[in-house]
Amino acid sequence: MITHNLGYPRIGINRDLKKVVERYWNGEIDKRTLDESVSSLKVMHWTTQKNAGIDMVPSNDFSLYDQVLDTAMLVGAVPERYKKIFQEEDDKIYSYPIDTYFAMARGLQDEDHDIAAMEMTKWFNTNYHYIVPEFTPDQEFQCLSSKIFDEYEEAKSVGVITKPVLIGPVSFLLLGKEKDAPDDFHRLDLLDKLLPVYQNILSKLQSMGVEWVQIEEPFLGLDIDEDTEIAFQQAYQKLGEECSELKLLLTTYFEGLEDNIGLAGKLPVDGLHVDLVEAPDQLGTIIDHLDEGISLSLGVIDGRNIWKTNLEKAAESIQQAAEQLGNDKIMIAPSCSLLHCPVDLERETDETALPAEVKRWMAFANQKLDELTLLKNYASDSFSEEEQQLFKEHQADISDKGKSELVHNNSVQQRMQSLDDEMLKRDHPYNERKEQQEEHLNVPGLFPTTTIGSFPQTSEVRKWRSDFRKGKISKKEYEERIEGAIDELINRQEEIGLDLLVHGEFERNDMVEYFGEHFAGFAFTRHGWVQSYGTRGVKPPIIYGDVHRPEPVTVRWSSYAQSQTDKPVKGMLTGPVTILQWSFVRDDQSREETAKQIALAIRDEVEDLEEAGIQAIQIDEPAFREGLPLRRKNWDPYLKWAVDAFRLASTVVKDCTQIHTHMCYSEFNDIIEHIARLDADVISMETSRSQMELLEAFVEFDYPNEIGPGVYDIHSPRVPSTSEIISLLEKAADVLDSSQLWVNPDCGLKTRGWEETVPSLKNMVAAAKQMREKQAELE
Ligand code: THG
Ligand code: ZN
Repeated sequence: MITHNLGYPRIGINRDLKKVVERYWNGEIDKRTLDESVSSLKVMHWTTQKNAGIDMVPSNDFSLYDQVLDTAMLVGAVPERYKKIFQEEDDKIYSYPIDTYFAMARGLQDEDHDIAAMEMTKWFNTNYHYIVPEFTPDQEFQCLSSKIFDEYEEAKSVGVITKPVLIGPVSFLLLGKEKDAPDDFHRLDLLDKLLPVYQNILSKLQSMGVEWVQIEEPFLGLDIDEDTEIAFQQAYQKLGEECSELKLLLTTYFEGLEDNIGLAGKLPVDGLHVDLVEAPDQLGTIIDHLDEGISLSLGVIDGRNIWKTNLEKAAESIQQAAEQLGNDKIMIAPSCSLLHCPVDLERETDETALPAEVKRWMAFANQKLDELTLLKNYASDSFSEEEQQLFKEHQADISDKGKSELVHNNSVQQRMQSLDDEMLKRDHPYNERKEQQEEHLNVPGLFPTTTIGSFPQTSEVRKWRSDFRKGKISKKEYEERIEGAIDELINRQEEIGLDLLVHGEFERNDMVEYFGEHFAGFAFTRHGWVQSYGTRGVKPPIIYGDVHRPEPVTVRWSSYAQSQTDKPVKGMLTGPVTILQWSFVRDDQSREETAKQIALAIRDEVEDLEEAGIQAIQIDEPAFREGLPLRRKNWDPYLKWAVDAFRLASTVVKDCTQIHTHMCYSEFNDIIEHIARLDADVISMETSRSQMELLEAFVEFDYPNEIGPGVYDIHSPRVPSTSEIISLLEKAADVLDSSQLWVNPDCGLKTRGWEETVPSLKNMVAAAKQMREKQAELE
């Protein structure tokens, strides 16, 4: 039996990758320095894993930005618009032209270029985002990157023999999208052209003496159609033929294989990795379907959550597989890449953030590697006395968690028992609420203007927060500064002429981390960064126990803001599904249960905001859609409880209090009826980049409540003109009832500067005014 790892976090223990890449972007260091810095980071990752006793350490799991973008570069899927940069970039210090690569990831705007970035989207149901490959019908492929070969040699030169990691050809094509293509073109049509490049890559790896390659096909865990099945068969037939010496480890994760097991079990590969954390019940079926001689890699350690593994339970699966397949055909590993985990729990020493008792239940990437080694030794009876002791303590920690008073809270339990359907309903339907709200809020009946909530977070504001946390300034001093920022923002919004104001969220870091810090049942970390995309990361809070809200969180700031103006100020909260989705969750109860506990905590906050005189409350749910299970058959139960959780959080208010919600980067077509069931009075969303195309779902559905389609893109510093905002609003007014429409930007403004924010909002307000005038002329 051998242990292996699917992928190690790339960011570095001190967010080293972010620092060095951003310095390169800022022109502070050159390519050579970047290359040297990332080399030492990679070496550290390889040696850490080797020293933890991992038999097969991965290489090519590292990336300067994203592993899908790496694959696009590897096979030469560089879209036409980057070809000029590509040709200009001659020096080959890195394994591929990195300026072209970064331009693909981030776009390139300077005196000589104005090139858009490639799209970014969610990596399956994680909070990681990848760059979406673009495929044209006349697409050609050729190997443009030597990274996979270079990293193998690099690791070898420091004494670590690795297993190169590669996204498989079928999943690679499926991860992308068609570009400039007729309707009858499908990206899988490119498979025949792509396979020779993969064959060349594999035969080169073979000639270098590589033993195993981890070839990832996560789409085998999804619902796939017949064409995709055929593509898998063709692809692996070809790849299997090419390299008889090289062993392919076909790798799946995030879901069970289910009805794809017949397909996956018969592909001509040498090993199959399966996720036994997400789908533990598949083990028996998989063993039955596996062709003789194929190794089975058991993903028994949760690669995307932070709890210690129940090693006894994991050992049972290992034993079951070993008995039927033979010990030498078994590998053990984390369920998926450890990319989705923070690096090292040992870094967390602040017990006010992470209580020692909770920390004892947890394992980050480094700890998971130790678990793997311990598990292997346990299963193979080569167990030292010291290890026996470790194992015992480890299992004791797990059973302590089950019994801990920190986890269970009786009043939360009682409240959960007493939930009933009445708690999920407003007093009256939307059409009866509408008029009351208009009167109560006193905003224009047509095209009222607002923002999504956050305003520019300057480094000054960030410094106040960190100074306060470090005790450099007192609570009083800190609160006065935040109040000062709110005063200034209220004045600015009045000057701009916005109708429904916000307090600006200067007191918050990340929206989810912020609520995690204030709710009971949550712990958080100081260094537990997880990559979200490129150099950006988040520190997901940890839900370890029953959730409740010990005291009001946002009421103080919202009511302060309201006291400074006669215009209505909108309260700002994050929804239960989003808090759940962007946190590390409990593994001892269902997501539904946890979401509803969070919903009750938010419900308390909503009630208190209303009580304090706040007349509109926004509950953001940007992660509502991404919570959808990967397989369609599981969608309905999710959508039922996710909608219920939102309603539980929001419906406690009187009819005259207006509930808003906000969702970014969502496709609404296939979930629109559930969006409607949220029964928010107003929903705002990102629509400007798609030129209002995202509205189609609302139009077709005859969506009854109010809608704020984003009228300008906040992801760029560009100031939109009044006339272009008007043309977007006219588009929206053409298909929806004008009295349904709100006017707002696409998303929060926290990543923007004030220089562009003020003129953009002024133009937006001017556009709304002109729309009102036009409407008045019509009547
Ligand atoms: N919060 C959380 N998850 C998210 C988002 C979020 N997932 C989806 C989406 N938004 C991801 N987008 C971003 C955008 C910016 C940043 C992170 C994720 C970001 N991070 C800072 C960085 O890495 O430098 C750190 C910010 C901080 O200090 O907290 O800018 O909004 N949970
Ligand atoms: Zn948004």
